[in-house]
This record gives sequence, C-alpha cells and structure tokens, in this order.
Amino acid sequence: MALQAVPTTLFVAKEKKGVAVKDSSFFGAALPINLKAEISFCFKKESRKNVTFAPIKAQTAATTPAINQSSSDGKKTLRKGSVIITGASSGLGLATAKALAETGKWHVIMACRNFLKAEKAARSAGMPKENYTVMHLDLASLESVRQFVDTFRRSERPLDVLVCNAAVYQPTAKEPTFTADGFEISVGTNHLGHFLLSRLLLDDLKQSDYPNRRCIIVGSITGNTNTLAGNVPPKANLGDLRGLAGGLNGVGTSSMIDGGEFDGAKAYKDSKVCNMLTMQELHRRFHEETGVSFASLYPGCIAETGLFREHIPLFRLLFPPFQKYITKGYVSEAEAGKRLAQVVSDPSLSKSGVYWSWNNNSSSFENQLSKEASDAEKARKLWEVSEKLVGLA
Ligand code: LMG
Ligand code: NDP
Ligand code: PMR
Repeated sequence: MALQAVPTTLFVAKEKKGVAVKDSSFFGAALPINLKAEISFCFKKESRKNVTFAPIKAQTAATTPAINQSSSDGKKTLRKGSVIITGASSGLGLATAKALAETGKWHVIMACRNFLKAEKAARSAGMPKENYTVMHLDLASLESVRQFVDTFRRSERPLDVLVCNAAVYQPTAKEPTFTADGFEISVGTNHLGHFLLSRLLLDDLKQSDYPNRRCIIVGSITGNTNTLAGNVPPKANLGDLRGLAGGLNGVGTSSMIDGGEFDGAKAYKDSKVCNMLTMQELHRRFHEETGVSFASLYPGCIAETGLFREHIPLFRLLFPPFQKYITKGYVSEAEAGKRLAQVVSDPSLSKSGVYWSWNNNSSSFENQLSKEASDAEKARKLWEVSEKLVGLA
C-alpha cells in the first residue's frame, strides 16, 4: 500500500520525486509513503487563450464587458468577477466568500439552502453588502437546482467562476436518508446535485468573457486511499457503480454506490471520489473546447466546521486538537477560505485538471489522486450513470 503525498509534518520527511519509505509509527506499523509531491508553486502566468470581447450573452448584453479600455490613460481594467459558491452559509464556503468579497474584485453569489442563515452569516462576517447576493439553492432537489439556474440567468449577471462546495456528512446515521429525488442524501447532495448544477452552468461559463473562467469542485484527502487519512475505515470505494446505476434509493436496491450496506461515512467519502472524478471528466470533455479551467482541491483539515455537526460530541471535542497537534493537518476556516479563494482567482492556479493541495507553509502544489480517484474509465462510467439519474440523458 503506497501512502502518498500527505502534506503534514508528521509524515513528510522531504519532498522528493519517486517513492520514499518512512517509518510512521502512528499505527505501530511502517508505512511506505510516496512523496512525489510535485511541488509547483511558481507557475508562469498562463497565456490567455480564447478571450472574447463579444457581449456576454443575450440577456446580459447591457453588462460591462470583462475588460474595459479606460479612455484617459489607455490602461485596461477588469470588471468585478462574478462567482457562485454553493454552501456559502458556513465553514469553507463562507470563508471563501468573505475572502473574495473583501478584495472588492468579486461579486459572490452565495447559493444556499437556508436564505436567512446565509444572509446573517454574510452580515456577521462583515462582507461588504455590494459584493454579495444570497440566492436559494437546495442541492438535495434537482428541481431546486434547475430553478436556481433559471433565477440566476434572470438576474442577468455573468458567470465567471463556479465553486461546488456544499456538502453533508452523516457519520452516525444508522439508516440512509434521501433527497427529494430519492437518492441517498450524501451522494445525492454532494455529487448528483453538483453534477447537474455544473452541467447546466457550463453554458453560462462558456458565454462569459472573463479571462479566467473556472469550475471548482471541492474534493478531500479522505476520498484518496493513497493517503493515511484515506485509509481510516470505512474506505471510499465505488466498486463497479452497481448501486448508483440502481438509483441509490434503497428500495430493492442499495443506497451505496458500490451496492453494499449503508455506511454514512463511506457514502461521504464515495461522494468526494465522485467530485474528484467529475472534475477530471469535465476537464477531458470541455477544457480544450471552452477554455474553462476545471480544478479540485483538498483545503486542509478544517476541523471545526459544521461538517461534523452530526458526529458524536466526543469526536467534535477531540478532533480539532488531534488534527492540530498530532497529524498537523489542521487549518482554520479563514486559512482554508484563502486557499479556495486562490483557486478561484489566482492567475498562477489557472491550470485545468488539477487537484490542489497545500503544504504546511501554505504553498500550493499539484497533488496526486488515488488510483480510483484518477481512474478515467470509472470517471466516464460515473458520468454516464449520473447523466441518467439527473435527467440529462
Ligand atoms: C469510523 O471509525 C466510524 O465508525 C464511522 O462512524 C465514521 O465516523 C468514520 O471516518 C469516519 O469513522 C473510524 C475510526 C474511529 O476507526 C479507526 O480509525 C480504526 C483505527 C483505530 C486506530 C486507533 C489508533 C489510535 C490513534 C490515536 C492516537 C492517539 C494518540 C494519543 C496520544 C496523546 C498524546 C498527547 O476512530 C476514531 O473515532 C478516533 C477518533 C479520532 C479523533 C480522536 C483522536 C484521539 C486523539 C486524542 C488526543 C487529542 C488531544 C491532543 C492534545 C495534544 C496536546 C499536546
Ligand atoms: P459546513 O457544514 O460548514 O459547510 C457545508 C455547507 O453546505 C453549508 O453551508 C451547508 O448549508 C451547505 N449545504 C448542505 N446541504 C446543502 C444542500 N442540500 N443545498 C445547499 N447547500 C447545502 O462544512 P465545510 O465547510 O467543512 O465543508 C465545505 C466543503 O469542504 C465540503 O465540500 C467538504 O466536503 C469539504 N471539505 C471539508 C473538510 C473539513 O475538514 N471540514 C476537509 C476537506 C474537504 P447549511 O449552512 O444550511 O447547513
Ligand atoms: Mg482523519 C495525516 C493524517 C490525517 C489527516 C490529514 C486527516 C484528515 N485525518 C488523518 C488521520 C486520521 N484520522 C487517523 C490516524 C485517524 C484514526 C484515529 C483519523 C480518524 C478520523 C475520523 C474518525 N479522521 C476523520 C474522521 C472523521 O469522521 C472525518 C471524516 O472522515 O470525515 C469524512 C475525518 C477526517 N480526517 C481528515 C479530514 C480532512 C477529515 C474530515 C473531512 C473530510 O474529508 O472532508
């Protein structure tokens, strides 16, 4: 078992191409760690291809073009970018929204299931009022996803970057619960809701004239079995997707992607594998044609977010110090928000098809995904089954 590129001081001896073997005695066993970290935080600015100066789209023809030629000194200025962030009412999504809104260079559309909670969160985070809009989106309903896309289009804002961030995690559930469309809730929300959303909004991204158009899907280390964290049971495994193909509704078929017994923690990790596979499939199918960059990331372990709200109190108490002092994988919400904001707007992180991670000194690098999370054949199959489930095929 090769455990790979976990950017924690606990296990990474030094960055080096190839395989290193280091005795990490955490489990009292020697773990071979592939340290092929491919640190590359000094990219060249990618030359801007496919920049068009045409009106953004029919219903936004009156909107200012992305790049204005200022009349007085001939200097070019960029209009505010327009970014949708799902699940921006707490945790990573809120921290990212805040980081971007505070720059004054972005208008953030906070796509949230709880409108009032999001509005309150934005206000108490001190986000400048003119730099955000809250819009209703419940990813656990395909109808709501479609309605969100319609409402967004009617708002006549361009779409420059889409961030698929929202997620639910049910580690203690004994029985599955289901979305409005009858899918097990973690995969239904985290993967299928975002799958439909990103497919529908791809047209809007295509029509944007912004120089760096991006679609980002938040992944995680726990879905990658080439890491120590990804080997904490239960491990992610999509199998041959037989449960997904059966509709994940638990009625006569399994509620798990691989067709197995329900396990909430595994369902979450499986959904993260789906997120990372979807990003790569989007890249393969659309990057060249559209110029849109697709990326995923592991922002670090943000051990105090609402993600763990359903975990037992003892876990919520011990998890942050465990990550801070033992694994050293801990990051604050604010730091994680800065990392995701970088993937949204930093010119040096515009490469498509990349799974970004950060070292302990907060420098970004292109990380390696596990075998399953980078399996192109599985990504294609996942795409086809998902299209059927969300009504696109
Ligand atoms: C499953 O369990 C659940 O069943 C499922 O419901 C779901 O929650 C899923 O992934 C989510 O997890 C998985 C897990 C349970 O099982 C295993 O990982 C099996 C392997 C167990 C091996 C145990 C090794 C123990 C290592 C702990 C290291 C402690 C060292 C203490 C030294 C202290 C020195 C100061 O696992 C758990 O639930 C574990 C909970 C993880 C968080 C708590 C870890 C305890 C750490 C306590 C220290 C915190 C204080 C640090 C302060 C430092 C001050 C300097
Ligand atoms: P939070 O629970 O704080 O944030 C999740 C957000 O998703 C909340 O805003 C929540 O809304 C929203 N959400 C949940 N269900 C829906 C739905 N049906 N429709 C719309 N929005 C919904 O967790 P995090 O900030 O930790 O998680 C954000 C992302 O980061 C996730 O993709 C997670 O997988 C990923 N991640 C987190 C890590 C961590 O250590 N915390 C590590 C690696 C990745 P509401 O506020 O209404 O509940
Ligand atoms: Mg983990 C380098 C070690 C490392 C890292 C970076 C994480 C991240 N975890 C690590 C190690 C361990 N964890 C070890 C050794 C254990 C056994 C004690 C352990 C346990 C553990 C549990 C029970 N870890 C967890 C849980 C959860 O319930 C969290 C989870 O799996 O959510 C799906 C979780 C996480 N550990 C992480 C990260 C980032 C998570 C949370 C969320 C996520 O992937 O989105």
